[in-house]
Amino acid sequence: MEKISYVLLIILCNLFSLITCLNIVRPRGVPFERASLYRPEKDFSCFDGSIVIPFSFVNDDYCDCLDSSDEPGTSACPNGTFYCTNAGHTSLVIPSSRVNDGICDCCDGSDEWAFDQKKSPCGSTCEQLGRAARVEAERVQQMYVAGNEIRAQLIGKAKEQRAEKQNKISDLLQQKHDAEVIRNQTMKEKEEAANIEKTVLNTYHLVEELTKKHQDEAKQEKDKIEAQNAFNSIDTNKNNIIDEDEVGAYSTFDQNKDGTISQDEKDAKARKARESFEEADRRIRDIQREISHLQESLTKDYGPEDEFATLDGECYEFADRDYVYKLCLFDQVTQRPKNGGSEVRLGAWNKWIGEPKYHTMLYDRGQSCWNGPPRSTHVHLICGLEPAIISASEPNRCEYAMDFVVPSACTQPDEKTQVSEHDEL
Ligand code: MAN
Repeated sequence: MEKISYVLLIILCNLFSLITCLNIVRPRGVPFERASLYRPEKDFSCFDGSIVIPFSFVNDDYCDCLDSSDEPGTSACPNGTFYCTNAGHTSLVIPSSRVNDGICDCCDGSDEWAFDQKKSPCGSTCEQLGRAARVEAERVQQMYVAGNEIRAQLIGKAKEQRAEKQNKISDLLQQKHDAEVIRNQTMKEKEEAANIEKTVLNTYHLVEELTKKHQDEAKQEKDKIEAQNAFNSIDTNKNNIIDEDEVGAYSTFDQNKDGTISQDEKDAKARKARESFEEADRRIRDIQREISHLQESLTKDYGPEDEFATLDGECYEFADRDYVYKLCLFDQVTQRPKNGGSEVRLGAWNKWIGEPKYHTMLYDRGQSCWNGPPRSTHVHLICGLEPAIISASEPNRCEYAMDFVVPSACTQPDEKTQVSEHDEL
């Protein structure tokens, strides 16, 4: 008997198209891939194997199977699912509790089957929606193609920039070496000048002291002689005055040639040497900072093909009702209250997170929240032709999320945006 009915079915299948045929045997709410599990000519076995029931119990609005498999087209089972074909658009699986609840969930209206056609709250909108979805999918597809071209250009630019950075580092290393030579040279001069300065000052003070002593009519002869002797030893030309020459080698300190040696003049040479040294030292530090910055940027992970490299340091803003958010890529994220409060750091660049890789950036170690964690931000990258932040939010307190569109993210269309052949049945 079973065999005969199967043969009959095959004959029928030959008469109509295969799909039409499958539609006949597919009970309401059953997806195509499960149709073969519902055979009207056989008893029905619940999917979990718990019980076997006559096929007439399927979709009889009474839940027999614990796994809800006998009621795919009614709301009788608590955890069942209903499949809408939505021919012309995307098929959909909804909880079976939504079947015949007066609300249209399926664009083909199949979830509200109990309603009289005229009274049904649903029209059949699948064709229209499907057309719109296909137009949108086409637009997205074209955007990916255009975005991908820009992405390729960015990769080329990044390659050039990397080479430039490497050259710059070599150049700076040479400059650093030259500056080190100058620093070492000036360091010697500085030390020498400091020694001379010290000696001059000592001598000068001694001379001052002795001159004073000499001019002073000392009451004690002993002091007088001592002073005279000391004075004489310096007053080599015996003119009774200690002049510049007698200050000797140190007369060079009278740079303005006014015949007197001012405190400034005494310091001048040492100061000049010190300044030259400090300038060379400062220059070395500046060069080193630049080298470190370049080296750091060469080690940053800018994507598998360096496609995000040209974004480094570029900043974009997005304003919502209360704040202006600012994203400086590979650097930091900030938040500025519109009412004038101070800027808050929402995180510094850390790394790529999540799967697939290179879709989400993590900026963390931001300013700590009162009684809470340090602020952090996830930046989701989406394909788009013009770089821009399209949304910013705070899903959890002090945890922020941003959507950033950028051509570097245009690798291949998101599967969700592609219309599959199956959906178009
Ligand atoms: C500021 C902002 C908010 C954050 C609170 C936490 O007002 O940074 O985003 O939620 O601080 O106190």
